[in-house]
Amino acid sequence: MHLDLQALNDQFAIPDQIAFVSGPGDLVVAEVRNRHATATVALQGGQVVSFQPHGQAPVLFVSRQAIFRPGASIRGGIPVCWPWFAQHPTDPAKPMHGFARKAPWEVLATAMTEEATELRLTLADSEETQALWPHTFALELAVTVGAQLQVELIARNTGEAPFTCGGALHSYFQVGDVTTIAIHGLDGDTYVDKVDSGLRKAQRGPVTIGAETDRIYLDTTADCLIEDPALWRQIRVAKEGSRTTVVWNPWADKAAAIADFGPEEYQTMVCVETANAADDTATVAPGAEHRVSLTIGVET
Ligand code: TA6
Repeated sequence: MHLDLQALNDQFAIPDQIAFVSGPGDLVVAEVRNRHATATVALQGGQVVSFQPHGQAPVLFVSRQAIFRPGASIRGGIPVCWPWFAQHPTDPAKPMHGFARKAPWEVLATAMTEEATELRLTLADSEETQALWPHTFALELAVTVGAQLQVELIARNTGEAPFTCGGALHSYFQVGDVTTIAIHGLDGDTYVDKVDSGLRKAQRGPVTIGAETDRIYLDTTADCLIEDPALWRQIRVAKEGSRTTVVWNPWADKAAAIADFGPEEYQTMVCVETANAADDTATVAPGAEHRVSLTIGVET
């Protein structure tokens, strides 16, 4: 076992709950198994890669063509997009969705309760991040694995001046057949339609997917419920600290153009993202923090 793995397990492993192993691409991942579920979290990007309540099909989608290497975001799971969502507001040459999802996070703590296993990861500013975003910060990700999955991102301003940040917990969900799902909770909301020149439109009824879909739903704090008849289940996505929800499916042409995405995989996934997108950004004073969190549960 790598020295750092041995050191990690010596300090943070909890027998029969959480251990650190070398995963695909030799990336260090935390493996969680408890009475309710299994989950894996890559230290690379602070990325939840899998969550599976016992007796259920996997809840999160990961592409079979996902790239597992330092500096790359993994196609699937819950990428941590921060400190901006999608393109940088003024400089399109900067990485899509910010830098946090490509950075190496560190383990801060592990804990267990009767009902759950908790993993806390941290990411601090560096020369690389400063070159992209001239602020000092301390990010913390709290992943709590129980009958439900809870993920909370805490962004602390450790500098002397306020900063404004956006982003998303960019969740990829596994579905049985994307053409038969219905996403409830956004009825009546206004959305920015990114596949129709950014036009603002009103959502009528549940969201269904029958083509490339890339929408930022505005001013919504509601739970989303992904009704998936093919897998005989519903996935509930509740959130705090976010007023925008993004729904994305690349469909066939876009999927074929994405290197780390299988050409047919769009048929069994959908992103419902807990976002701080569009004008839903947070201005954080020195010493203050912004928290955004999601809770994912399966209902049958
Ligand atoms: O959240 C939707 C989106 O912004 C889409 O426009 C698409 O770009 C997707 O994110 C994936 O982005 P990525 O940089 O991970 O390929």
